[in-house]
Amino acid sequence: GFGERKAKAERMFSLMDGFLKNDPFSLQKDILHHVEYTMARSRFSFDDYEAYQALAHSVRDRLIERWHDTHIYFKKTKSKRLYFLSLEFLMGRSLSNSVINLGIQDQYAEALNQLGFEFEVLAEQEGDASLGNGGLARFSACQMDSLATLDYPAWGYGLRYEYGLFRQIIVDGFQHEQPDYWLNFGNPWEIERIHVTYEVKFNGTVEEVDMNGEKVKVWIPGETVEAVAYDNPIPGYGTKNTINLRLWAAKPSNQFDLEAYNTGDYINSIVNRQNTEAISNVLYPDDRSHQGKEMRLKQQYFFVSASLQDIIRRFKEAHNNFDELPEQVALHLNDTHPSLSIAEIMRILVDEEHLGWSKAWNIVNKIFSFTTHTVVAEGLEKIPVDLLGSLLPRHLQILYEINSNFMEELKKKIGLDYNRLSRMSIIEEGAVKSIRMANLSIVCSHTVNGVSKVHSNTLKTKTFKDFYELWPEKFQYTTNGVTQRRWIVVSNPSLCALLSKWLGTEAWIRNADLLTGLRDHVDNTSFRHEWKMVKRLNKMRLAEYIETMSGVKVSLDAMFDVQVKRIHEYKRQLLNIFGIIHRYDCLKNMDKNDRRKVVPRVCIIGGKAAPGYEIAKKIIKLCHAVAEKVNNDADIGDLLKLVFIPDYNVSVAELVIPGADLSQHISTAGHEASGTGSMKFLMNGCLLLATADGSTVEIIEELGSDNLFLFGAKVEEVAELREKGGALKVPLQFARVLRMVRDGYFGDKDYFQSLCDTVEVGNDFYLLGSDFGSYLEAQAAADKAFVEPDKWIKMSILSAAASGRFSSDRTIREYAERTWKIDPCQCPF
Ligand code: NBX
Repeated sequence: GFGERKAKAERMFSLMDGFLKNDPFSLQKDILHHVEYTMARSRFSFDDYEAYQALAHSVRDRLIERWHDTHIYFKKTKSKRLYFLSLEFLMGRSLSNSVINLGIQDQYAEALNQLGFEFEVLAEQEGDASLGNGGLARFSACQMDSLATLDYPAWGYGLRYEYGLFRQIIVDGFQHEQPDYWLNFGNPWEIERIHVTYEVKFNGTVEEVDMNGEKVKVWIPGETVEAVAYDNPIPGYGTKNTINLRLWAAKPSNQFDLEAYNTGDYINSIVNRQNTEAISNVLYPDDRSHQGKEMRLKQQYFFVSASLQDIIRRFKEAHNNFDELPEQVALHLNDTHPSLSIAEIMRILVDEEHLGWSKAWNIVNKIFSFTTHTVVAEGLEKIPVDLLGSLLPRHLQILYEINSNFMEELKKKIGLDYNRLSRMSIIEEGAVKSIRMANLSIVCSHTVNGVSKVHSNTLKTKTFKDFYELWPEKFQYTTNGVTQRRWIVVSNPSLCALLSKWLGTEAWIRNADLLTGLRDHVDNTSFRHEWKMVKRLNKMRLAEYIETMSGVKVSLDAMFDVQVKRIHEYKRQLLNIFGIIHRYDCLKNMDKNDRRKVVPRVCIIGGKAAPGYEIAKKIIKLCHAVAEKVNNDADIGDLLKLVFIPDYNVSVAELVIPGADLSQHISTAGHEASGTGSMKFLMNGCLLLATADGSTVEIIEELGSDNLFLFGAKVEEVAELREKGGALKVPLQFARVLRMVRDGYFGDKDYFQSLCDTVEVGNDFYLLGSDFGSYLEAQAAADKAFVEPDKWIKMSILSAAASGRFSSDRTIREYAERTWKIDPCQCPF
């Protein structure tokens, strides 16, 4: 009985000696325990890597305790849960973040010192978890941190790719991709749940069978794969709450193909079984929408099916019907990638739970919310009907039915406007008949979110205009944010200490709005001096890294000017490089006296190009070609350096961002949905040089346009400028720079021609030429400000002071209150 079980549990707990202790002595004991018994190394000989592993295991134990209690508490309180569904999470490293969020970094530092190790050195041993491409995936990771910190009862679901995003190596200036087999050395942060498994089915046929006189559709699948759960605890800061990120891995199913074994084809059936594991093998490295790849669709469905089985099982443990599903469960679609969830949950409710279509639909359209991270319609995901029909025949029928119901409803509202009906249809007719995943997500979600104010306006007036006119109330925007725990506390410890000192509290770590308090101290000279020293220290760290990575020595007196993000034409790294060429050209043509007045610059560019994106790869090569010439020009010396930082990822960002004086966010207006990098730089007191695009528009509202360097066409002006085509005015300097590249001034003349074509007058879709003049002016304004250190430092302080609104805590609170309707649920200590 219950009493007996409770007594047993209490005895076990007392045997366990209560919770783990966090004093430095206990920590040392635990670390050594893991050296000896987990790593199976002798206490007398273990290297830094083994020490890191043992350390990580001791942290993991502490995470597990809190994680257990959190989930028991969520269950007990029966709170409504949020399930955050995303195919991508860029978690980076976990050690420092975990120790900081657990609040035991000082104890660990001391424990390690006594063992003869340094925490920072061991932390460097950890590799990144790079299970995502770029902004979308890092934003997912920031949101998980905020969900945990703000005590929301949330789960993340994702895929456990065995190969994360490729590693970028540069050979002779060209990008090469290398596999990121990140699990090679073991992953102490995950907990393998060998008994949390679900079967995921593919292919086969749909048959109609008679059930109690009613005709019902039954899917007879052809292939079965097993999904195994791997749990990753996500600790909140300043709370016991530790939530779960559950990632699925594919394993061969236990259902044996009896026939194959019996016919003696033993070896081949084993080989075939292994093929099924391929589903969770590799992350697609393209951060533009993917079209018509079978494996990608398999990944999406595998992820969706396993997650929903898990979610429904958990719901059914506490409920005996589905009426309460909308009050108990919020499902969030992070972009369209998980949107097959809609068809899958309809299938479960209709085919397996026999709820009947309309009852099921009434539940389903109350539980989904959707965030889109895309601006342009061409970027939206589509799945060819043929592909979907052969992989998931029953789901295709369900999608057709959802669409035909929607079309009927729509006709009643708007009449027979066939153009509009066909634009809004979930099915796209045409050469390749496809499913429009965005239309599906909008039709079936109660809320559609944009990621910034301008993005949301574009969605309403262009991308999803038809839908906005039909359902204006569905459309919201929730501006992105980033977590100050990772982007200040972990990555910039000296700034962290300075902030707490001058704000007189550490409370800003949970409440970033308090950063506005920095404004009170801008006129204090000793504060400004300390601020300057912190920046200098971070520049030193970055300079050392640059020297080891590229052999280039840079001056700490130079302005560190950084652009790090995925390489894209719309992000205009090419505009930056053209600006650098122009600067170089000017320096070459100056006499010695004038040169002395020039502000020295270190231009830093980093980012990965999708493997099939030729133009992006040429931009990387051009960057190296220009760097080669500039950095080796004795006339130029420290006045200008250009470095490309290879393999940009989360931990490289942690090093680069605190060391930047200036950072560039220079997309053609209307193309960056939000941008989150700018927010990380802002928090770290880095000045922005930017176009009025995405979240920058809101940053200006907080910061005032005097405290950043703004340039370029506005969102409303872009269409008109494009229409001018060949008649567009382009400054002479732009033509000159373009000519230099075309003429082979930086070598590889032939190779760069097609790159130059993309910005030639009349063909310059991203308007580099027409924005070049104002770009140079903004750069000149930055130079001018930099030589007035007091002014610059004030702007730097005001930048950090304005960053509170861009904490993902604010983002998550808005989502929780307006979209998900979930309440905090704090597990008592
Ligand atoms: O999402 C990015 C946007 O470009 C940024 O403006 C925005 O700040 C960020 C977070 O909202 N989008 C993005 O990173 N997309 C992808 O990585 C992506 C990955 C796979 C795919 C399509 C897009 N199939």
